[in-house]
Amino acid sequence: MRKTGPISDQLVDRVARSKSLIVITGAGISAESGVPTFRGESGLWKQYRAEDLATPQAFHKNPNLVWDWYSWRRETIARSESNAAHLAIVELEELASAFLLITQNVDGLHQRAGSRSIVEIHGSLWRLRCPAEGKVFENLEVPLSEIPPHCSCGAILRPDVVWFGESLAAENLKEAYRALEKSDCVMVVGTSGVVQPVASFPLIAKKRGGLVLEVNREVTPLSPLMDECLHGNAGDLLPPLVEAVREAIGSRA
Ligand code: BJW
Repeated sequence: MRKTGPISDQLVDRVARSKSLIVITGAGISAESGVPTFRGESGLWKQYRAEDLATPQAFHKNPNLVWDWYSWRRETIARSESNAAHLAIVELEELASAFLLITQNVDGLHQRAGSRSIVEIHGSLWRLRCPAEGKVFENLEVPLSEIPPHCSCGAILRPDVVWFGESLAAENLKEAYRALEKSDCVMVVGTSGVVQPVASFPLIAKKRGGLVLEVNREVTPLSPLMDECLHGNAGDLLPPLVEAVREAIGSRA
């Protein structure tokens, strides 16, 4: 692992020369927008048990409790705005030859910032799904008019997110793996790197000789596997990194 330090010219050059760039994000990228993360001192899992709220069993047992929690999160996110890190990733997408953003976040803040090539690998809080019919609806209502919300077929709708023990959508996994198998640079931003299968995604590119870079406030289980780690807030680190990449590309043109 390379140590934290100022953003080196060598790092900027590798990112600028990438032919296929992937950014993987987690809850940390939205922290500076005021959206709580899951783990850590002020994380959601300090206050709530994942087993009570983010599993199919929890929803089956108490859909009202699960929906109260999701409704509160929707309200928090609706009041939030994308931050400098989300915007830097939009700029990176514009600069890159080929680009994919794989986000574990369900908050929609990347789209609000302007990201276009994006896989929401854990789903979205802004879509509801009928467990009986499989239909998926966009729903931006804040607050929800009905808790729990119902489908016209009578079933209780669920958030269209991926809970623990559930499989990730096959088409999302396919798109992610297709990009990872040809990527020469993966940037991992604001994730604790403990939730599978996403935690193992950077290793796919690394095994093929790609550059793997982590941006995080803390050291994570992924840090020792990285070529380079930038420690600090994504909102402070990403804008200068992307600006340097823009300059490096400009100077070669
Ligand atoms: C900053 C910052 C700033 C803060 N700037 N940085 C193989 C081995 C072991 C277990 C498994 C395995 N395969 C599957 C499992 C089981 C399970 C799993 O991984 N469990 C582990 C916890 C042990 N995985 C699953 O069940 C997945 N399904 C699956 O694999 O299906 C097949 C299968 C099933 C069962 C067995 C085997 C195979 C599904 C996972 C679904 C995760 N769902 C959630 C909820 C989504 C909906 C919702 O939001 O309500 O997804 S849980 C939660 O964790 C959420 C997140 O997307 C995910 C990851 O969290 P993330 O984003 O990393 O956030 P944090 O809070 O953990 O970290 C924030 C980071 O930011 C920290 O590092 C901070 O330092 C940093 N930070 N501020 C930069 N300003």
